[in-house]
Amino acid sequence: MNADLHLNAAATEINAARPQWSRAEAQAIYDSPFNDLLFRAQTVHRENFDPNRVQMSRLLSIKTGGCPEDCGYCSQSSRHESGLKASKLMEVQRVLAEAKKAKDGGATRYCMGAAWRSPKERDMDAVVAMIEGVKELGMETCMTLGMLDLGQAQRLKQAGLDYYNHNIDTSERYYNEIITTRTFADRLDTLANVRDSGIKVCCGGIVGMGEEKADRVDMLLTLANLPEHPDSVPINMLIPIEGTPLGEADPIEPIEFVRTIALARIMMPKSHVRLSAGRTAMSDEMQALCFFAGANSIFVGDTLLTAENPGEDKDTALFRRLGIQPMELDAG
Ligand code: SAM
Ligand code: DTB
Ligand code: SF4
Repeated sequence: MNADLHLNAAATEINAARPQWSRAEAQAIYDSPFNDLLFRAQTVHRENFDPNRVQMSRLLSIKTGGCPEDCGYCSQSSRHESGLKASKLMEVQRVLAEAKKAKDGGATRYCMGAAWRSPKERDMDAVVAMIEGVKELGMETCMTLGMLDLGQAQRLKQAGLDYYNHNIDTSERYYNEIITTRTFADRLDTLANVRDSGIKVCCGGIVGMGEEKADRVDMLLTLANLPEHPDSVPINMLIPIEGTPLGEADPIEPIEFVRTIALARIMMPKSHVRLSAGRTAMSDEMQALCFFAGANSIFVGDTLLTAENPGEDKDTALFRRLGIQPMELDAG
């Protein structure tokens, strides 16, 4: 059997073991009465997770700004006038010092992001040293470096990388309204390389970019119908950045956002659904609804990559009020 056939056969086997969702079914769930939707999502959540535990990841931008890609939402694209100052790849020792602080603050996973289209060969040794150093601290490692070929993915796996974040961002239909310097298929290719190298996949998207309801449903359908569900599914609410094409986008209606989380939970029951960017613009009540709808992971700390996040004090207070505990490392 050639490699492609072998992979297809493996995918068919995996898919046979779990429900395949049609667009009509997914749309009907998304549109169901809100109480029915939330009840179903919370039921699925409880069948698969402790409902009062949330996984905590910490982000660090190891290479900021100056990115050649034109993603319409991003502060780091060199094509937009966001006013962000570009910087070089951070020194390994500085990354490790930041990771240690994050660990002391309770994060179990350290996610390092670079504003690259894809990593260059000359950067790989430093990236590998960062993975090895963070692993030695006893944290899980995640990286998001743009597109990877299979050789690069295998090298990161060998260094001990646990997760790779690579988002599809929106539906296939809406994709080139947002990004023109790469295709939706490019994204799927990198995801296949990550999966085939044995690194766990973290893949989600952004809502609130002027997309339609059907685009949100289609984005989640693509994720739910991948050969394997991503281990983590970050759902970002657009942080509008001045100077980017989406800087003036109308905010998404909060109930629509919660519906998106609930559909992700129902279609990908065992994935960690991350309530990702945009929490500074959410009330405590909205975040509580998102956790009820099945979100069970967040980014902690007062910055994401370049934008603001609620910070430790606010999150500690919120978790206390909601009776939420951090998720243990093994389960995360
Ligand atoms: N350059 C790499 C890439 O694009 O894959 C990694 C870094 S990129 C900043 C990681 C993800 O952050 C994007 O795929 C997008 O989903 C999310 N993101 C970036 N800017 C955002 C914003 N303003 N609001 C919400 N999410 C954002
Ligand atoms: C993801 O889905 N969201 C994170 C992480 N993966 C890399 C990034 C959010 C970025 C928010 C905008 C910023 O900080 O520049
Ligand atoms: Fe570059 Fe990633 Fe920002 Fe796109 S999202 S401009 S690839 S840093």
